[in-house]
Amino acid sequence: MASASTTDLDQLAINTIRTLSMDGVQQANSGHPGTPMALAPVAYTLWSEFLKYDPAQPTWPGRDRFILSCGHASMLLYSLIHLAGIERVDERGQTVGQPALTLDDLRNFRQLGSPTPGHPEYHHTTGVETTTGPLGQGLGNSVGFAMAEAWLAKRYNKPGCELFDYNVYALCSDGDIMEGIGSEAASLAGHLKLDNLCWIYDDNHITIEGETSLAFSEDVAARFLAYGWHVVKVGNANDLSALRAAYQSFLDTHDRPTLIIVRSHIGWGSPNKQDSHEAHGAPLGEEEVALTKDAYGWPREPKFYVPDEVREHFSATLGQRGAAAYAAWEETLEQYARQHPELAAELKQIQAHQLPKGWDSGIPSFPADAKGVATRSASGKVLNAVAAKIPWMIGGSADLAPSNNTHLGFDGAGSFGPQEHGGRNLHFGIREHVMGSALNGMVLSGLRAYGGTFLVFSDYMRPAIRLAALMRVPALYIFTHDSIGLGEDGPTHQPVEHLAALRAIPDLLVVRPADANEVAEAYRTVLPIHDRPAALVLTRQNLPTIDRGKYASAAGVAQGAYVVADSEQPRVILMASGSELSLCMEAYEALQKDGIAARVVSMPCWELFEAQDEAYRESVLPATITARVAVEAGVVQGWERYLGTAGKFVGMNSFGASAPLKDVMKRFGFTVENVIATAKAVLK
Ligand SMILES: Cc1ncc(C[n+]2csc(CCOP(=O)(O)OP(=O)(O)O)c2C)c(N)n1
Ligand SMILES: [Mg+2]
Repeated sequence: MASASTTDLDQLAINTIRTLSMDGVQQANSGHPGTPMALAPVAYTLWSEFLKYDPAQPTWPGRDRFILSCGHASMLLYSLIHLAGIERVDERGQTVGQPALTLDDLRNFRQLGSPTPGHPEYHHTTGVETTTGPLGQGLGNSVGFAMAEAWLAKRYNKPGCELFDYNVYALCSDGDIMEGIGSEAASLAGHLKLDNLCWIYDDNHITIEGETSLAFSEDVAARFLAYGWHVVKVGNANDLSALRAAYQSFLDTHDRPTLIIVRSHIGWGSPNKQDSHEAHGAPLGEEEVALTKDAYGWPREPKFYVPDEVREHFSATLGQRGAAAYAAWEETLEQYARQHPELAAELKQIQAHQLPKGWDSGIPSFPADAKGVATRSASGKVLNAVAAKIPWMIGGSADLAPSNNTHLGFDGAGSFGPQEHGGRNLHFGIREHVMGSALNGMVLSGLRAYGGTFLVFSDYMRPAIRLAALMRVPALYIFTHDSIGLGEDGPTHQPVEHLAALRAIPDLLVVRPADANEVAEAYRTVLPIHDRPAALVLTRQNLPTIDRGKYASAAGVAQGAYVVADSEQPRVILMASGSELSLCMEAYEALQKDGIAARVVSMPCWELFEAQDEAYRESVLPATITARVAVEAGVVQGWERYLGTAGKFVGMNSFGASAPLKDVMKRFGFTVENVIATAKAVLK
């Protein structure tokens, strides 16, 4: 069964991975056994002979990253984490003297509260670098991880002190390679010549519906060559010497990313299910598990059997290599800290998720101004002010930097390109999906990464935003052109349902500032939050800069919603986010003149408001004032909770229209007159 290059110990370890995976899936009566069985030798060779990873230091910044993009093969990763003896870390990334995964954890695969969920989840299981399962995301993440490594190396490595020199490996399946995000990721990585990036493609000719030939016939190798990748083929997933040579050729390639295409057979060794899509997503069945163990020359019982030599072998290979590399790195770091104390201090802060002292000291404040500025433009100023103080804040746009105002213009900011990996302005090209996914890889590497596009195209990156929220990582999205207020480009570009759609994502902060000073406060509020992603939602059009001498301070943004303008005993509450706040302010003044006592509430961020205590929320929106009007250039969805049954909404219930700003706003009812009339109507 073993090829000439495979020793008994190799084979023993490989079969341990296979049988643990089969047993785990069988015990759970749910999961994906076939892919781990086929890929065991591929992952084993990488981990035992190449991967730079110290199981005792799972958060060591210098480690290689291993990403299982085909997250359905999670038992493969869990088996490896167990066999490698990776130690568990706590919330702060400190080891706690316990294994990341015990055999019992493998026995509890897919059970409530176990650290072995159906698909690998970051935060949940030490050794899992990123959450995968939605195919293609791991590949997108891997590009971000690789960009981050390249950037960190450029900024922090010094002659004789090479702190960052790690590689990023992603194991992927047909689905990853078929998904559009996989293509975006490959195209970007090829362009950027990320030679620290290695994808291993499991070319097994099988997906859920059957043979890949049902839907997939392109020449993948030719495609990747065209992207500028180095491509290596391994004809047989069980041929360890071919695998070794392939990994070595990746290490020997210094000007481009590498794709290793491995021909494998799903469910390898299973007498009745090998090469069948039946081995993909269902347990083999007790009988077939037994027959397969027979075929491997493996005892049928006990289940979850791990020969002692296998753990010892992982420890003698991956473990010893990793420990030595870590020790050498620590020594380098000590020397580095003596020679470059300031840079070393930055690295400490990155690890601790801290911001530099005085990071917000350059944030401008904006004088009252009736003509005002677009919040996108205020954002550009604030972003530059904070990025100048946070050296590891890097980002860019999906080709819309001049519109999104995401460009960092200060001295030395530079551009990140194929020949220059130290620049801070990233250029994602028109690839929103991989932008979102790469941001996740970058923030998982400690960088404070941001990405911009038009709000309407947040749809193109939604799966990655969702994963950032699920992982609780601080990706920052800068979404501009946030409503029909963008005008002439028309309904294809005018977001209508997007605020509601983003607010529907748990743990995502959606912040829509109403003027330039709210933009400043939005940055001040979200940047210290390192365990949630945030979306800033900004206008194309100018908005008046509210007179904060006359009205309340914009510092209220930190509470998510606050009273901007008030009366002694308000009878009606006008609420708005973003560009619609100024309509409410004007309506408020008119109502006051008419003798109608009103209150204006700015609501830039519902999630932060919901996080305030009951007393604060009641002070902003007293239950007794039921006459309420909400104004937002989006759909009503979600506003009901603030409007109650007596309130009315001024918003969108259709797509927009292509016309100049004034006309389109009027056409959809965004006028001071309409807000006044609606306020009077709710008072009746
Ligand atoms: C974006 C996305 N779409 C659909 C799925 C559901 N799904 C899981 S695996 C899979 C395809 C399985 O084929 P392949 O990727 O070749 O994996 P293999 O079975 O060969 O391991 C699909 C469609 C998914 N996980 N992610
Ligand atoms: Mg497949």
